Amino acid sequence: MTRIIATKPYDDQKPGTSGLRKKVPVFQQENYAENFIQSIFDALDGYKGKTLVLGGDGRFYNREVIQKVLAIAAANGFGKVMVGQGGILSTPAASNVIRKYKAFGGIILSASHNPGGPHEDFGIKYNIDNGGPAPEKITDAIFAKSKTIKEYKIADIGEIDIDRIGTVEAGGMTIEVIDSVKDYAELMESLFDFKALQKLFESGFRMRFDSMHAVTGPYAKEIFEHRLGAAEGTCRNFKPLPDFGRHHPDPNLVHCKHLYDEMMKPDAPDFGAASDGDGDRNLIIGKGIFITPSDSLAMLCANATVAPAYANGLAGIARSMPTSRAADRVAEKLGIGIYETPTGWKFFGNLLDAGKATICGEESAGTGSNHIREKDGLWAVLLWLSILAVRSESVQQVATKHWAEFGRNYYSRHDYEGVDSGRAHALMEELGGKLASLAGTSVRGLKIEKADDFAYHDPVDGSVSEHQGIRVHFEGGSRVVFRLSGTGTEGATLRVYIEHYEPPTGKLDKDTQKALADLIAAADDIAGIARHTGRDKPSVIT
Ligand code: G16
Repeated sequence: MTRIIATKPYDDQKPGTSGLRKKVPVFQQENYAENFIQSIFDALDGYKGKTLVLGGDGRFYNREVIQKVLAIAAANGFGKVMVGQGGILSTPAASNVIRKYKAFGGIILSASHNPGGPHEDFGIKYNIDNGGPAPEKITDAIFAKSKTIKEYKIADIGEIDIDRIGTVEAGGMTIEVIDSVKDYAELMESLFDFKALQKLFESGFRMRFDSMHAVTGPYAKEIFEHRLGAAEGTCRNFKPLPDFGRHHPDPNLVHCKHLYDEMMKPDAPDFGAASDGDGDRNLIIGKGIFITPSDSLAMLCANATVAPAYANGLAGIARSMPTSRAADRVAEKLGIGIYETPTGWKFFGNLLDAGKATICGEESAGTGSNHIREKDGLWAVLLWLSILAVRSESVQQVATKHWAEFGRNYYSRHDYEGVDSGRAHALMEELGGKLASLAGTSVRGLKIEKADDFAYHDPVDGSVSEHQGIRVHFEGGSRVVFRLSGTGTEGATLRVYIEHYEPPTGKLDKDTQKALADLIAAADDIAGIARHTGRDKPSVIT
């Protein structure tokens, strides 16, 4: 039986950079999740009788919302839902299932790298039929629906057993519980030369992969230890936990410091990597060397032809605007297109669909390719392993040679988290107001060449996205970018992205923070970070 439940709108269901992210108690308010799920369906057309893919990163409240989506999808007329066993699908795995089975779309329950637990974060996002995050016109429509919603439909289908693989009929809809890992592992096997990677591990190559008690545990175990024969113990923290063991499942140098420390020891393994809550981000650390996500993108692109999937070369590279321009130099050398998009993986979808870009990447630890329409942590690790296997070199050697050829983009991101939202917006407004007067002035001896507020003109559909971050360019190619995060759930997070280019003839082995010291000081002078935020240093430096 289907029931129609009267409800009242909430005014705060605007999807951010990647779906709706809020604290669990917010989602637990009466009809809060139900409203948003119904608003997603209300914003879509033509899904009756079609297939929806459903899964999440297993965080606290995942199972409850999986049941809600099933009941609401049945009442709204979906023909079938394919749900990951136990409600689990990593974000890249969900993207793959949507594409492989030609589903209408998918709902992914995740707050990505944000912490999980009864008082921590939860999230819901919708992906379209290409497997990628819904573009802005859909997320805007969902938000509009959420502000006027009066009722939602729900089917009385009881609690569905999502732990047993198989198919059941409920509420006039088919529910298929699928293996969360199998399709994804097969996809990886089709992209990379698994025999070459098996040989790498047979030769004694040692790796650590840290799943941070999040969704990639079962994927990593299957791929690295079972299919590639990496030694048992390669995978760490591989048991997914609803609260991620009370850690932030954010693979950066703060929250994954234990891996960094291990990789800096004299007897470190050859390769260290980690991924986040929903498996789309990656952290890459070689023995004795951390590779920034921006550099990783450039190095992956420069070497991608080692993998069978990219043997014929890349069509183009896309990066988000704040990502360093290391990849631009690779694109230039390869003679292929380089695209600069706003932050948010959703902006890559059109470029990938149109065949303009093959590999995309972001400074926020995301890299991926046209194999799916999400960033993909394990994919990045497999491509790195392929490079090391084919070149028979260490990460350090690959990086050193890369910088010697292309020069080095010293790069760092400084985050000021949990800043009062009014103060953070005041900073951005003040900065925006003085953009026109910055060009030609000097700060700390650095001459400002130009400053602007980044707007993106999508070359495929012509859509325009404005106010995507403020850029200050200095003479000589250095740059500072300011923007407010769209993924936080508490106050505002100011992100300051700092980049300095050192040509191949320059000094390529400096300490990053030291190499950027003047620019960091200039950023504060220009934007008044300390004055506005009341902070004398960032909360996270990556
Ligand atoms: C999401 C988006 C990414 C974005 C990142 C950071 O990643 O998918 O495209 O770069 O957030 O965004 P912001 O700087 O606005 O916080 P994830 O891994 O959280 O889904």
